[in-house]
Amino acid sequence: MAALVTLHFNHALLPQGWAADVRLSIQDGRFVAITPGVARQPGDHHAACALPGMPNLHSHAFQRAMAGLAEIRGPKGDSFWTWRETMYRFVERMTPDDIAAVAAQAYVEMLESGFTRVGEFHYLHHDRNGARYAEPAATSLAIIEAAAQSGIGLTLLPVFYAWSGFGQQPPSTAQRRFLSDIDSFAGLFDMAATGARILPDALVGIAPHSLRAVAPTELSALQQMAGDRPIHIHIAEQAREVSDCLAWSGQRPVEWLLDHADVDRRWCLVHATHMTEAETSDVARRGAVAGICPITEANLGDGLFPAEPFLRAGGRYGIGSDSNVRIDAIEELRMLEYGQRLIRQERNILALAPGRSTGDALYRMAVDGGGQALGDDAGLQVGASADIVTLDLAHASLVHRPVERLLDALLFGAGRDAIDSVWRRGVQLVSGGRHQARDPILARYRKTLERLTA
Ligand code: NGQ
Ligand code: ZN
Repeated sequence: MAALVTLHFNHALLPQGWAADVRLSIQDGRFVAITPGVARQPGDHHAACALPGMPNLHSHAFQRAMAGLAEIRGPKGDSFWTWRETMYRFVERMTPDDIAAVAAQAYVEMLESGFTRVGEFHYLHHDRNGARYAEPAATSLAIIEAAAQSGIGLTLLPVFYAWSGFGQQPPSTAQRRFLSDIDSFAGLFDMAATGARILPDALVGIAPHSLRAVAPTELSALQQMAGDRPIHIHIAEQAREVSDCLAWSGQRPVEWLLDHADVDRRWCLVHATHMTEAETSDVARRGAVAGICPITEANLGDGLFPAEPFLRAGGRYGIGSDSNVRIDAIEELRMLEYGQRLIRQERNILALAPGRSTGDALYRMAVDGGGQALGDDAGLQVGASADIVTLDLAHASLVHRPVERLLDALLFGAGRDAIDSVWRRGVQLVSGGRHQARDPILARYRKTLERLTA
C-alpha cells in the first residue's frame, strides 16, 4: 500500500462550505480522511487555501490546435456550420501522433487552469481516407498517452457517429474519419477501454455524437452497451438543429430524447442550449447533467443555456472546455454567469438565494455536476480522488479578501493566473502556475503545429 500523504490548509472548500484548519489524508490517490479544526502536524504539506479540482466534462482536445484560425469573416456570414467546415478541413491532416501532441498540450493547460479530470468526447477514430488504422483504436490510445503524460484524470468517451443529419442522411466525405456501425464501434470501445487500463483511474463512457449523427435503433443499442457508465450526447446546441429535428420527428431534440431514451443520472446533455420551459424542468427532474461550455458556446454563436430555470427546477450542471479555443476553468464559470446577466439585465443570478456568493455557488455546483457526469464524484470528500487546487493569495485580485469572498474575487477578478498549485491523486503536478512537464510538451506541440499549419 502506498504511503499516506497528508496536507494541511488554513482554509479548504469542503462540500458543506469553507472550513478552517483542514487536514487531508490521502492514500492510493484518494482521500481517506478529512478533518477540519486541527493543527498542522510535522510532515504535512501546507498551503493557505484549497479548492477541489474542477471536472472538465466536455473536450475535443484536437481542436486546441485550431484556436484563433476560424475568426475571419467569410463570404456569407459565419455560423457554427461554417466554423465546422473550417474544423473539418483542419482535422483532415492530423495523425495519431499529432493528436497525442495536441491533447497533451491541451491537458497541461487544463491542469494549469484547475481542471483535474477531463471527459474526452473522442470521435476522430480513423485514418485520413476513412480506413481503419492497423491498430483500430490508435487515436484513442493517443488520447490515453496524452492523459498519461500530463497526469490529468481521463473519462474517455468514444463517440459513435454514423449520419450527417436527422433521418439517416448519408455522411459527408469530411466525416469519414468519424464513422462506425454498431459492431465496429463495440470493438473500438473494448480496445479503448483496455488501453485506458494503463492509467491509474481512467473511466470510460459512451457518446452517441448527436441525434443528427445517430439513428434511433443505434441510440438504443448504445444505451444497452453503456450499462451504468456515463452517456454523453450533444443536444440542441443550434437553432437549426431544433428545426431539423422538428421537421424529422415533430419533436424538439430534448423532447425527443426524453421520450425515446432512459435519460437519468448517467446522462450528460452537452449544450442543451435551446430548451422550452417544459424541457428544462424535465431534464432537471431526470437528474441528467447539463454540460455547459460557455466559452465555446459564445465563440460559436450557439445561444444561452436557460441556467436559472434549470437550477430552480433542481437541475445539475458541469462545465466543459469543448473546442478548447481558450482553456480556463474560472473563465468558463464567469462566462456562464455573465451570459445570464447580459440577457436578463440583472446581477448575481446563479447564486439563486439571497445572501449567497455567486462565485461559491458557481464553483461548487460545477464540481458536483461535473463529477457526476464523469462517473467519479469530485470534491474534497472521503473516497474522492485527491485532486486539489491552491490559490496564489498574493494575486492582486485576492489580497485582503475574506475567505468567504475568495471565490467571487477569483471568478470575477482573476482567472487561471491566480492558480498556484494543482494536485492530482495526491501528487503535485502544477506549482507556481506551471505544470512540471510544460516545456517538453509545449516543444512537441510547437513541432506538430509547424507541420499542421505549413
Ligand atoms: C464537434 N462541436 O463534434 O466537435 C462539434 C461540431 C457537430 C460542437 N458541437 C460537430 N461544439 O456538432 O456536428
Ligand atoms: Zn462537443
